[in-house]
Amino acid sequence: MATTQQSIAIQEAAETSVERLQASFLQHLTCTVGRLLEVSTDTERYHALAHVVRDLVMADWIRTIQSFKEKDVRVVSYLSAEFLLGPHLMNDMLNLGVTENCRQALDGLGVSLHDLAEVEPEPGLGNGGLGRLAACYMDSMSTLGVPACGYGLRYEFGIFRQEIRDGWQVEHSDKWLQFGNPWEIPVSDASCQVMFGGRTETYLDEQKVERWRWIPDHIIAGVPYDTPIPGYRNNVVNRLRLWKAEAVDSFDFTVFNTGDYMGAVRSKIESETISKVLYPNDDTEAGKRLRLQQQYFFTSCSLQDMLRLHLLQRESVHDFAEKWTVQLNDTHPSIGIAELMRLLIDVHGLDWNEAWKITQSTFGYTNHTLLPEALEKWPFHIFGALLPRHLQIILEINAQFLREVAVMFPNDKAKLARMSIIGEGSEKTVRMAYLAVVGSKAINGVAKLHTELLEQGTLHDFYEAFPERFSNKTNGVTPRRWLMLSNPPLAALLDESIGEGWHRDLDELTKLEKFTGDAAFRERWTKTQVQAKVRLAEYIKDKMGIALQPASMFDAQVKRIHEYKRQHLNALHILALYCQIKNGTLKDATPRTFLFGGKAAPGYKMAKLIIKLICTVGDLVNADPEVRKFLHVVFVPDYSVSVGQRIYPAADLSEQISTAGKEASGTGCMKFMMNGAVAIGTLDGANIEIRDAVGKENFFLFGLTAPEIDAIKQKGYRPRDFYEKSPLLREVLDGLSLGTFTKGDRDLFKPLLDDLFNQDSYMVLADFEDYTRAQSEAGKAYQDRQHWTEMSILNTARSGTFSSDRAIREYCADIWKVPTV
Ligand code: F58
Repeated sequence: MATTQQSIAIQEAAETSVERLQASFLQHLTCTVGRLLEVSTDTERYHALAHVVRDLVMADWIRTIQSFKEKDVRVVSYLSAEFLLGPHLMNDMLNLGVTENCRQALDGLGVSLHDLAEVEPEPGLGNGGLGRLAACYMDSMSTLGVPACGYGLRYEFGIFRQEIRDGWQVEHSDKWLQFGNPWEIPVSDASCQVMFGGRTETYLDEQKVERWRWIPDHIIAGVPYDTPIPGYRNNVVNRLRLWKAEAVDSFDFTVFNTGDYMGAVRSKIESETISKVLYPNDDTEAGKRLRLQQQYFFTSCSLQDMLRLHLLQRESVHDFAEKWTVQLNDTHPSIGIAELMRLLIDVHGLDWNEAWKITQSTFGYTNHTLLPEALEKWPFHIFGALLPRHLQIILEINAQFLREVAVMFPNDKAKLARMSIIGEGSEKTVRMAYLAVVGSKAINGVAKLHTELLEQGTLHDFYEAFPERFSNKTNGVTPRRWLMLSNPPLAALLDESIGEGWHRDLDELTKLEKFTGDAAFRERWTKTQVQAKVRLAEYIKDKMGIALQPASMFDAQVKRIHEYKRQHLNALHILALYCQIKNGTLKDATPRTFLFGGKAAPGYKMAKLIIKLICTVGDLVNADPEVRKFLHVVFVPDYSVSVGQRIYPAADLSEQISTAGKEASGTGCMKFMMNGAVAIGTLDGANIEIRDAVGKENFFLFGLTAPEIDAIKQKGYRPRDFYEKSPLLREVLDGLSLGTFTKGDRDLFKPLLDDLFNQDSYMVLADFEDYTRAQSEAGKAYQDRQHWTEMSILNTARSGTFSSDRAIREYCADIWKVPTV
């Protein structure tokens, strides 16, 4: 319980009148930043304002901790190597409900809130969908009053900053901490130590029981940095705890005294490397030692932290699983299964069976990919050298597990080999997805199709053995950031027409349906869309010096660049339009602005070549006076959460064109939908559920289905046949290979073309004709403004189920067994 005096302090800190906010701003500018208002920069003012907001959050935070403690609640621990939060300032103000008062407080001082928000560096601690999902889920857990703690890594450098130079991606390091981070609080008191390397040995404990101990060859300290995550206007604040790696001794004086100055700081440098930089990989990951170190480091810190907190309130660790439920966001933290076993057995003295029971009732595992190359496998030589004790534990888990399988499916040796956590091959590997499956109470995919494909394909043997552990949890996104914050004019229109209930219950958007027939409403709808387009156009003008035409149809594809996401299919279609305009076969073309954004993994050559292709197509069409009346292509560099917040509201058409069966879910599609964009897409990932929700008449469907692709591949797919059959495709591909579109350069796109002609694993050529058909229908539909606006309204109206609140409710009910408000 807080003392009376502190209760008063907390109450005062939570005060949000304009006068109080203004005083607090000036106080922070004076005492925290140390600057006079007149000479302060926007960055300094931003820091002062961030502290004002942080003070408000802190007051709620303290009260939340107090209340959760009193109720002795069960805590959800969300383990993720990535949290792609996006800027804090405006989001926290929105959730606290203080945006207007802050704006007024600053206005009174002649300071523009907008200018301050613009200088906030974005914490890019994630690659894409997986990291952003974790951030949306944190928002929803706080909003639903779910006691939760996010655990991850505090990367000093987040995802690289992307520059486009001559159409090629150039990477720069992301120094997001350069000017300090006002949203985090270091908690050195809660530091822990993580061991690496060395060997294991047995010994006899006091009861003369034989036990194992691990003698590491080095130890690294983990220092937690906490970021408060406020819920939407409910005074609940949860914690995101990110670990920074530090040397246990930052400076070796004995080495220093011998005159080896570099040697003296070497261990500090080596230790800190672990949380230095986010791996900018996507699903073409190769085994990397440092990555395993990162994974183990944050997972071990987090589990140690949970056990420590547990023992502050409870007598023993026996009831750990009643108090904690730990969700693994993909396999990256799945080493936690072996780590919890180690901590329970070696440190807390439990026997194997009890430890296993606790472990298995603690974890849930969410899978985010079907791509076989993305399922993490660690070669024994790396794994055993770094984590010798864990290798022993995993071998024992596997041995016991395979014995169970042998009982369930007698005489099926092949099945045992298929299900083994240990992969055989030229070198043995630890298959992390299998470890995650075997060690978890619940396993889920992230969209209906994805879960089905997991159950029927990738994890079929496991599904057969224990089907009750599998379920689907279709992804969702937070409407606070992706609608209220990204699209204030639309949010205001919604409030006015259907009330504010949708802020917390997105299903209330269905109330919009009755307005589709209302011409005045449609006009207002269109107006908000034009406003968003103008806002984006201003941004692009400012950043790139390019003028967009808001009257054209904005056709957007923003996401990581990957062959399976098929940005090149989109680019080929633009070339097809170009050819048709040039040869006069396209009558009555709908003017379109094609917007692209996304990063390619630095080592993924083909993805980088796809960026070059998009930019080359852009140069071609944008420079041609005859064509540019109809087509404009823009690659927006350095795609990020904040760029997304500008693009989603401005889009008319949302490109969701991955090869069927490849995109686990996709979440950008949901952000577009909420903002009223109509999708063109395949039957893949969440598209299927989006189409079901919005109605097939409001979705431009094309392409082969996952089973059709399987069938074609079984028979032997020959991409060249599709080239030969389609004159338009021939014209486009010939133009590229003969240098017609590339100022005579025939080699530029050769690797891409060779792949398309000979391999085409992602069925670009097979889907091309149907894609151009669907595109042409979309273009025509856009000309019927009334009908298009009706479709747009229905997309928003029927997007309720794609709220992360719905997703989190499902996790709470089915997996975590935690109540929501
Ligand atoms: C994404 N995965 C899926 N991985 O591709 C997407 O379909 C899904 O909607 C989303 O997860 C959320 O469920 C994804 O973003 C990564 O970025 C990994 C980062 C670490 C290396 C391997 C890829």
